[in-house]
Amino acid sequence: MISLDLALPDSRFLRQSTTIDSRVEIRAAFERARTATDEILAPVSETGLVTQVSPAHAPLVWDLALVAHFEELWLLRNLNGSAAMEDEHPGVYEAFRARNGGLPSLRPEAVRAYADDVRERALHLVDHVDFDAPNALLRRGFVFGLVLQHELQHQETMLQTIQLDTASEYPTREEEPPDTVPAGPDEIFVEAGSFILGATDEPWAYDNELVPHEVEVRPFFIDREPVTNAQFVEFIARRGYETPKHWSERGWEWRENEDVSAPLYWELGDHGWERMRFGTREPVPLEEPVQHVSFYEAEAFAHWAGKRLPTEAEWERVAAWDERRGKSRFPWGREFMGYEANLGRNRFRPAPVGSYAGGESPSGGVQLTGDVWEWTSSHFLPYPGFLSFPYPEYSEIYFGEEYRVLRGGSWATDPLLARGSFRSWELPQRRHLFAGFRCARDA
Ligand code: AVJ
Repeated sequence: MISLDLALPDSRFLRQSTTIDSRVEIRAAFERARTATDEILAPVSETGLVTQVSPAHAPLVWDLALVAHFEELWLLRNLNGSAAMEDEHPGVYEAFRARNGGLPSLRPEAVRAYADDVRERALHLVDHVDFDAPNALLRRGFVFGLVLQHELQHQETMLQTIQLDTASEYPTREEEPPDTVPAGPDEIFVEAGSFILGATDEPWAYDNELVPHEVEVRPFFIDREPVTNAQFVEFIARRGYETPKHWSERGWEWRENEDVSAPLYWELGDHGWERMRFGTREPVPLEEPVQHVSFYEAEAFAHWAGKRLPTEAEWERVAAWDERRGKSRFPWGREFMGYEANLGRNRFRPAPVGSYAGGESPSGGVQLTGDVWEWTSSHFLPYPGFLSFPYPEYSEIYFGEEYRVLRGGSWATDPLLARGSFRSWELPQRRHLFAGFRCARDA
């Protein structure tokens, strides 16, 4: 047998289009998504599916119920005008939103049957709907993209929930280490200038990515790579968690109340820091981007390092703007072939910093897409000209000073969601995300 010493792109991603506008492609994307959902849930026991591991996280069976409900609501009811289906979960979504005092229990078997039933009808619609009908939901297949992206986002939520259950072992996929980028400077310099913030040619962009608009950024430095576990261990050793001056007022209050002294899932073992990852204890790999830190911890680290967090505009400028070509979806260009970034559960953890030569941005940024979501200093606010579409509960109700924006996607994020204009958001104290950060500073 001949062994080829080549890092071949993961076949799951080959010819996987990241914009999809034909029936065949929509169908394929729906099928790929459901296969992934099933794959994620397959190793979980029936009891595991219905157990609530943490108060802020619904049992896994709820993710599936919500995915199916959302699909029924947008494709079958709102698009096709069908009546609500007769199932045993009327009001599932409403109960989830209200969530006062626990959630009603759902039977996995019944939820699976409901999800399958909805999917069958949805695929029928994909084959027969008139895409040219005068309906804003159908423009460039938008509503199918909406439903698909919802399921893909819940896949990451499910993995967060599975990771939260540290007492249960969950099988992970381990790949050979990816290729590496030649060494470079710690920081990259970005000149003053204007660029286009927001989605420009993304048929399935969410309302919060619109309207694309020109913004001016001052010159700044940004870390070439995400902050590593090694650097974070140093922050801990230098008493970063005990030094109030590095923390914002609210951050310090949170640190005190919660008595936080290391990233979530970390414990000090006999031979140094260890972490729980999908139910297995292992030494903290020093060269990996740190994950499971809150916005407050990221902010404190940056202050300790004499830096700050980047704004989301700075992040997008580095990750999705090319002085010569203009807007680009990914740091390396428009398509993801499987070898440019750590996305889509290719590995079940971040890759060591300095990985993925093919993923470098024109300005020299590394691992901007994938590995870990990156906290930014920006509040989740609407762009100028924002119009809620197609419903205010996706973005609009979260706008304000409460939430911070995260960018770039993680190892668990589907490539379809990892476009450079995609905005995620979370409360500053939350640590269950596969999130880390990189620092920036004024030039
Ligand atoms: C974009 C990740 C913040 O999970 O709250 C899923 C996505 N919205 N179902 C969230 C979402 C409704 C959303 N985030």
